[in-house]
Amino acid sequence: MLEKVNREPGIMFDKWRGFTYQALCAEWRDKLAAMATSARGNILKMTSLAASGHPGGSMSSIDIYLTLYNFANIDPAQPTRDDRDRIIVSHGHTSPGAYSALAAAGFFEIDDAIAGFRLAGSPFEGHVERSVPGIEWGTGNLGQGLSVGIGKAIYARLSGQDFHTYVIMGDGEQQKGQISESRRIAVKYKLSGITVVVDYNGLQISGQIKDIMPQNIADEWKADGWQVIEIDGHNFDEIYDALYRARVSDGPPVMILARTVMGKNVSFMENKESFHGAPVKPDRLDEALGELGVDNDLDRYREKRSQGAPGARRAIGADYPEVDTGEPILYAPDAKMDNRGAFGKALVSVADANMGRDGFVMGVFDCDLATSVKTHAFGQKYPDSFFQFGISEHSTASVAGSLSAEKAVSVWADFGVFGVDETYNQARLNDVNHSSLKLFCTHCGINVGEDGMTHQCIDYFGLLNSTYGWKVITPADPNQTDRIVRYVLSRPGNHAVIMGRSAVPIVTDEAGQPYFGEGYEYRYGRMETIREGDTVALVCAGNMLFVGLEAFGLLRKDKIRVALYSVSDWSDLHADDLKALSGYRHVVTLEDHNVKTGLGTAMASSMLEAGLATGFTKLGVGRYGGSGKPAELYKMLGIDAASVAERIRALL
Ligand SMILES: Cc1ncc(C[n+]2csc(CCOP(=O)(O)OP(=O)(O)O)c2C)c(N)n1
Repeated sequence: MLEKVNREPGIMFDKWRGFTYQALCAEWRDKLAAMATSARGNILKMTSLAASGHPGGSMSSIDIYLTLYNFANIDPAQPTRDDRDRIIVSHGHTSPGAYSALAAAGFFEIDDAIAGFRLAGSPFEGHVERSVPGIEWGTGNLGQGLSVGIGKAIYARLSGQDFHTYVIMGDGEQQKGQISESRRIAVKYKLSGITVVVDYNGLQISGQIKDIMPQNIADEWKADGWQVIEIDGHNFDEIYDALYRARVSDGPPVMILARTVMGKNVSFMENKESFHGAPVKPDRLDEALGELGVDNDLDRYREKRSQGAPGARRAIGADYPEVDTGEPILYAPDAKMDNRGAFGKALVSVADANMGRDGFVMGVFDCDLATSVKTHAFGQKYPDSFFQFGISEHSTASVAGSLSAEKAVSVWADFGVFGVDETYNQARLNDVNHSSLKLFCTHCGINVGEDGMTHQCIDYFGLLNSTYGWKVITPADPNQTDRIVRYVLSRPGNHAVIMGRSAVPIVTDEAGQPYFGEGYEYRYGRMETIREGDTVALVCAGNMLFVGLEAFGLLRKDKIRVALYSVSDWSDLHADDLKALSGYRHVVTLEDHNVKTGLGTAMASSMLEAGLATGFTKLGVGRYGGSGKPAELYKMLGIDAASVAERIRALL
């Protein structure tokens, strides 16, 4: 008889959950075989009814999906409980396979998935989405799933849980570079709680993988330190055995290379790449289903589909941890400090206020820039929560995003050009997945100076504002940075805090006291009135405020008094602030950002939409900057104090 595994199971919804036994029993083998036949039929029906989708890979992955969704430690009745195993579908186009297996495991009604597949308003989208119970992460942009799995495995470690993470991937997908970043990360951090299964069907869209991009998949994984088990991916005993061995192994993580057949069990589909992304045409559906021994009852589903999207989209709520924001650090007017330095200190201060508290989880990620981006002090103090991933930004963006979707504070700090530009699609996919990543970018704008135009991130807002969730915040000085860091660390949602490189003066009020000092309360989305004035409003974005203050001083010498405003929160401009600005004859915006896509553009369009008319001038970065001291570059590009004052004089 089957031997019980000598380990404490986390949760056991039935005695098989969590790969508790060493081998499959005959009863389960038969049950899985029956499920597989019916699931293959459902894949065909789903894709044929929608007249689109990916049946080929779904039919090669289905036996793996069925084994995982039936034996992993997951509960269809409680699909989001914290101690569940995480199953990440990385080749998201095999959604018909994943949906069919989830339905077979009891997560929802298969009828809803068949009738609702790829139907507007339905949760059953073309690529897997979190709107479907049991789906942990929306994917489809290939190559990101292993990074997402690493985020979950790190969550298991930091929260002291024993759950396991499974990642299922395609073989063509192995061509993506992000996967090799992730392989090394998993080995470096000894993440034995991750198991990967690669569906090795030998085909991808354009033909055989060996012709499209020759690659020795098994050897690459082994070379990076993974254990590799090769199996027949259509033999349930072998699939179960490999998953069992991977689950109980405490050595390096395991990759299971599962040899499969695209379109398996329908003769005219087998090994045909044409079925990678095309359904069986209606005139051959009878034949295909007939080979499986499944009835063609598509008319029933056609009828259901015509009545609109069945099945509710699952709400993806943020379960953000409670964070004590600690005591603000105040910087005196003569402090010589850069915003990134203030960020580093605030980060440690918030960590100090929370670390060690029961259930509090925080991870900070670095890509070989910790001393520059100021996370090194955190790393020294909290080494177990600090992750050094090297030059692996794509994977880091997805790992940190994935961790942030758990009950954890997840921080990634990098230069803007790597944290935003290099990894835009990862940021977009994080946003699609409702993550709560805290991205702190330093060296942004032409303020980066001597490093030159390759390093000047002047599109942080333009890019992130193209998503619906990311909020971009640019603090003006170290005092405001401190408050903003504490704010974003304690709130759900994706936030990007944008900082320059150089030290900036502490902003003071007219009495010479720190403006963002004692008594200052950060109000997200609100503009700050730094100096009262008339006729012209000079609106400064983030750390350009010190340039604005200088320009204000120059103009005052000419008896011109402009009103000076500071905007830190570009993503949500408040209607009352826009109204106040429209009271001036002219608004001038000043930003260290591409002038085409920055604050000025957002503000002008919001004012126009609100019917608020006034003169409007946008001052910002009009072309790629060069290499030089920030002050020289500002001058060269016409955004130094003298140029700003000159433009305002001309307006008047
Ligand atoms: C980053 C990325 N590039 C390109 C695509 C388009 N695409 C979708 S599936 C696919 C082929 C995937 O091949 P494989 O992983 O072998 O899956 P299978 O053909 O076995 O289903 C490609 C190129 C994508 N989804 N993501």
